[in-house]
Amino acid sequence: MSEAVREALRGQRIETPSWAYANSGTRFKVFAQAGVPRTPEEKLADAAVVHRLTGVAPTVALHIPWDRVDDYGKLAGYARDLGIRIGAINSNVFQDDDYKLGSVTNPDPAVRRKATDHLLECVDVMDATGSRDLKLWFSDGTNYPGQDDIRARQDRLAEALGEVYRRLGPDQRMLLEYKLFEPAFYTTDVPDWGTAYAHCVELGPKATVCIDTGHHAPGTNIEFIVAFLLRAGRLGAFDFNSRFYADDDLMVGAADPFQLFRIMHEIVAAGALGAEAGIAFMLDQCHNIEPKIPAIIRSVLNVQEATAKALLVDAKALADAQRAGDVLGANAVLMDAFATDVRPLLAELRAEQGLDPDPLAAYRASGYAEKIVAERVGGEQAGWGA
Ligand code: PSV
Ligand code: MN
Repeated sequence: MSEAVREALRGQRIETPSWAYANSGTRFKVFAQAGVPRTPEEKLADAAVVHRLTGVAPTVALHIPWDRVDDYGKLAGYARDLGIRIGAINSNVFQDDDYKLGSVTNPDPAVRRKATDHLLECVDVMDATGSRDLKLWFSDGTNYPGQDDIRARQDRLAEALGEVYRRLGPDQRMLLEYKLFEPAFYTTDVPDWGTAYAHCVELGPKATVCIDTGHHAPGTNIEFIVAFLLRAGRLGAFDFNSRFYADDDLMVGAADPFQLFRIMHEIVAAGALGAEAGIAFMLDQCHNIEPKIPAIIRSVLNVQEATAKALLVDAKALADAQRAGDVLGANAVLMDAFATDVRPLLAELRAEQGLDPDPLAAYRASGYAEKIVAERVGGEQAGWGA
């Protein structure tokens, strides 16, 4: 195993989402679990446990207003004391009644103002927490043909994005996330990577695309999108999760580990794994029926395993086979790497860093799950909209 592979794995970073520690689920039912956090501070405490056990998850994404606090500087300090940092700030312009017909694309200018002001407030939160990334996802769209003017909605979107973009500090970025459908079922205002990319290009270099792996039509070749955006310098982040049907938000790598490997292969091949490439590898998941902290640890391990396999691809053999037009040979190079059991390697690297080689077993043995069930009694559990 080359030292470069080991070094790349040691340096990998994965961001976990605050909301995945809280109660979340489907639009039909959210099943509450004992011991889930009641406050942003308790979410950070859980995230710190994931980082302590895996060694690769030092940042936590916040979602405003789900993580609203009076003093964001203090929250960032609390995170630092736990050995972690605040990652992306996610805006939320999809849960107020005012947004029934859209947020920044709403036909009513007063609603558009309210939505844009919220996005600007999120930049204030970034200033206070030292966060680099503003992640924007808009549920905006229409349900019926004729409901609104499709082109005018794009103009409204561009205007709001422009205002927020101009507010960003020199070291801050905008991540624009797209999603095929839901909650809008006829048109969605940012439905695909092409739309997100076009808006980013119009905005400027600090605007990049966030690929949520659950936000595509079935059969979409996500690694092609990854390759295209990498080449264009506009891939800013991933929201990793996996799906069997639509935006299922299941654990990344659970539904299709091969797809995750193919995505990570494009990242590795482009030299975009390291922090200097500026790509945020985030999780965006809902753990509706499984215990949350171990599910997040499992997800982190799944990303590490896909990455390790991608790093094992013999780049020279692949390039030689490609140049020679050796279709089967080139495919075999990829499949050999995918078929490698990388778990012993990752366990060894963890042991070298003083971590338990098996973070899930270490979590079970830690007693943390029992401790939070015993301690987090009373108060209101955090969840979607809490
Ligand atoms: C939307 O489906 C999304 O993927 C966005 O990232 C949201 O902010 C997130 O889910 C939270 O549920
Ligand atoms: Mn997402």
